[in-house]
Amino acid sequence: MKFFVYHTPELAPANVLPDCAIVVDVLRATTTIATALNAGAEAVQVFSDIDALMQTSEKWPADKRIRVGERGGATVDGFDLGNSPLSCTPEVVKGKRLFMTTTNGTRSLERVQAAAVVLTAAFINRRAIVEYLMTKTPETVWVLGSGWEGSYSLEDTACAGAIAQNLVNEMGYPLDDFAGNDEVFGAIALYSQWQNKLFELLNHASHGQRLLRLGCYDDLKYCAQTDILDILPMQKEPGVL
Ligand code: 3SL
Repeated sequence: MKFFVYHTPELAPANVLPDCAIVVDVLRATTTIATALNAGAEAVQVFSDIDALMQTSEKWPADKRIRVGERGGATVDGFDLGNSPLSCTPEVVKGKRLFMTTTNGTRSLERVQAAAVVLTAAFINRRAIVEYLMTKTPETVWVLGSGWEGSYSLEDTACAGAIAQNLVNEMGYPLDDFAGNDEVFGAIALYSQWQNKLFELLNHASHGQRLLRLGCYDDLKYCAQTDILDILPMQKEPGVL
């Protein structure tokens, strides 16, 4: 297995895709996707464009759909939910399709949606991702951070490091054989430094601070937990997990 980390979708090489692409947006899209699917949502369908979301979701039965969206962290006008994972309880999402649009996470998913396998990861479901990779051993794996509007975000790279470190430790790969690019070493070093204080890391992160200003303290607490959900969000058809 060759494992590559890209901090943002823009940094991933053009005209090539890996065997397995793993999209990360710890704050908060991929944490919300894992939570919603674990709570029994029928599927999560992602859109980078609000109009495209409206057109597609309009054709879905009204009692079986939930429109989830944020821009700049705030709920999209007229949508049922913002992007808080804490809203995705079984009472709210069970049996429903979430039509989701977010600032960065849904854009990263679109970037790799043609890969043979597309997964989404966050700290909360890190272990399920590691187990999938250990069982299926795809030849090339990309972990694609979502960043914030094209720039680096601390928490996504730390999550990439959490996956990589767990794999290296469990599979006994020599790191030099496993790492496809230098970013892998950087991601592992970052995670190693913060692994016992991920909530603190999220508080330092610029998007963490943005969310705190919006009153999302409990979201940060939730997103900082590791391996609490045994759920593997996998793309079933383009844009649908
Ligand atoms: O950018 C994204 O995709 C979102 O996850 C951002 S937010 O945390 O919902 O504001």
